[in-house]
Amino acid sequence: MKRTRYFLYGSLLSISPTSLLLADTLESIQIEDEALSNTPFEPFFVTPEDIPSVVNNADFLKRIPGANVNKNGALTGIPQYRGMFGDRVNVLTDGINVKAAGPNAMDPAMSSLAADLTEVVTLYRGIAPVSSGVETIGSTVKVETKSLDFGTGEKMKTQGTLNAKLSSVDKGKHASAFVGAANKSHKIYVGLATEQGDSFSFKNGENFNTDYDRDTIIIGYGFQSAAGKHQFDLNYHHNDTGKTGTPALPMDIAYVKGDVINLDYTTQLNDGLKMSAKIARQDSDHKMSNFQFRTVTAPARRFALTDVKSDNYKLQLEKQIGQQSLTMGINGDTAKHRADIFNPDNSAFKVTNYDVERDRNSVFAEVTQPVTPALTLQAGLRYTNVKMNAADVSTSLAATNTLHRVLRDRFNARSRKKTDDNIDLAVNMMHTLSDHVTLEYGLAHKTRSPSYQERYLYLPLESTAGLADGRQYFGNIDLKPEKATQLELGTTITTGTTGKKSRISPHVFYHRVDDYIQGTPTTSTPAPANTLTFNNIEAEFYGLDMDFYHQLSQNMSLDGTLSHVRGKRRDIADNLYRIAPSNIRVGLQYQRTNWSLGSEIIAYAKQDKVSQTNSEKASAGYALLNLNARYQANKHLTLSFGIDNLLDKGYTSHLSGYNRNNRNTDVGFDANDNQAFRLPAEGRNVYATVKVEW
Ligand SMILES: [Cu+2]
Repeated sequence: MKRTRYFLYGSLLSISPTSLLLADTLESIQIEDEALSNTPFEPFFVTPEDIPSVVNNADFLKRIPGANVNKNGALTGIPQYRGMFGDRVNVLTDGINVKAAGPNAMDPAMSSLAADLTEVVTLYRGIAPVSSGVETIGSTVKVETKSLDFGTGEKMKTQGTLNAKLSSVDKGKHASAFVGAANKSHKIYVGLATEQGDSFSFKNGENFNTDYDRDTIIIGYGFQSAAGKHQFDLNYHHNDTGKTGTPALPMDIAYVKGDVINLDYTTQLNDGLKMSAKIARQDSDHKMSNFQFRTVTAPARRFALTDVKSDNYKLQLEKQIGQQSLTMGINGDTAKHRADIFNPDNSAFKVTNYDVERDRNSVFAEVTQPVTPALTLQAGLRYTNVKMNAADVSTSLAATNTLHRVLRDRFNARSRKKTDDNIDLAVNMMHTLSDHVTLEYGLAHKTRSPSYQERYLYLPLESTAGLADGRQYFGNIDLKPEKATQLELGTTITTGTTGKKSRISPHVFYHRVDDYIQGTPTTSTPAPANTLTFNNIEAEFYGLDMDFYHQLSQNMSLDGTLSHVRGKRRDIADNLYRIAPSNIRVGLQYQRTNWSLGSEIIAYAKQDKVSQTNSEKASAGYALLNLNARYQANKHLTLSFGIDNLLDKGYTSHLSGYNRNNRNTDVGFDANDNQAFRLPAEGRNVYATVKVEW
């Protein structure tokens, strides 16, 4: 498959296709035309190389209207879009729904790849088309690893990029290399990245432990036959994360080692008919412990070994007839998860956390066609079959502990096999009212089956895919799938003769979710106090988000995003848990041919619409000022420099959870209250990067 590369010289603040509009005024730019056109239904994208301050791919989501990240640790960023987070957001890495090996999502999909080896991060704003994936109730995020384009001649041409970065707030040291060679038939490339950092500092001290250590490798080979009739792509991606802190969770990462291998084949069957096929395999292992960065008495020391094995397939046909296109296909994946808990000082101690399987098979069809010259319709239908099962569990504590014995026996005595049949329907329309005004509206029915944690957590534990609310949960085998009705209304208004002077695109949305899955107070016995059980409840989300861009002069431009979402229960008077506060980002950018200066203000409102059920604490609002500069010395060397949080503002991000690390004394810790102290965010961070390319 051909990847579109976006070259945007000098824009540190580029956040959307709108930023590419600056292209006209610059020389050293090549942009594929389609990136500039206001193509209907195209996703919003962020190119990591334009934002060198970011370490984690998940943090790029903060640049996208309506999107954010639940941050449980240095590398642990769980995507949130319009109030829905975790498995509700379908994250695809090179088309694969990479699974977290850890049942507490210490290694969510977006944590497995260095930003330096990432080409682009995209998100479908509003209603994700059904063709974008299986289970897209909270939209689809796509992460593309770096690759190469095929060349034009016989001769192999080499290219490469070296990156180095230092950051002050965490004494971060990052280095990466990407080298490859391509001609018109073959391409081959290798990418390596290594990233280390200490616990980051904030206004009043150090946030212990937020150390991180990650190595990433990507290797790829591609072949295309004459005239591009057949194309093969093989790529391999390895993630080796070492000791890394997750202070919002009861344990920290000892390691995550993951391999994903991906084979794609595309062929042009005849004029306008394209077939693509994909198979992929993931194998990831993870170890976590509660004692490597924390003080724990010997009997309470624990570690867990977890792994996931997953196979993926996709077969898709695309027919293009004039302006009309029809896409249909089948796709799915299997996932086997195992997680066991141990005591390092007692080899007889062994508790099954999970031994489960979740398999998805899905079929879809989607049509995009002009209804009138001004109105384009995209409509898709998807059927998904989700099969889940859990093996018998065992716990060595059952011999002496009644709770363990009763819960184990109850779980093993009943059938755990579940099958869900889910229908997704999405209709999006783009209505061109004039050269400068389009309307976008959509209507969808989207579904999500319960996660394995939500169904099969038989002991009261905190392994809840990263909820980080400090609460113990029980799963619920009989959960029903979530069903959302989604409404979208947006407009894009542009000015200027080519529509490139300014742009604003507000969207409003309403999502009504039946059988939304949320913890409710446990009513079964035996159970420790304050346990929650996953249950189907009624919920709704609504809000407004937008991006904007305005070219003030030949060299000066303004851009940004605004996001507001409310998440409420409909069955009782309560708010939903961990909803991003309203926020705005405004950037001002000054660009010359070979250098640029930028500043941005990021402001978050307080969040006091919190979940009583989760005993969630409110958080205060804050505003930050960031500065950045970039200088392209010549066509090989680019330097960038920046200061994030220039004023060294002390603040907590509502989405970063509470401190659970008892050695994190600068933040504060209370053994009797898991939500006593919200985790602070980074203080002033000075960073510099050097990029060499040839
Ligand atoms: Cu873990």
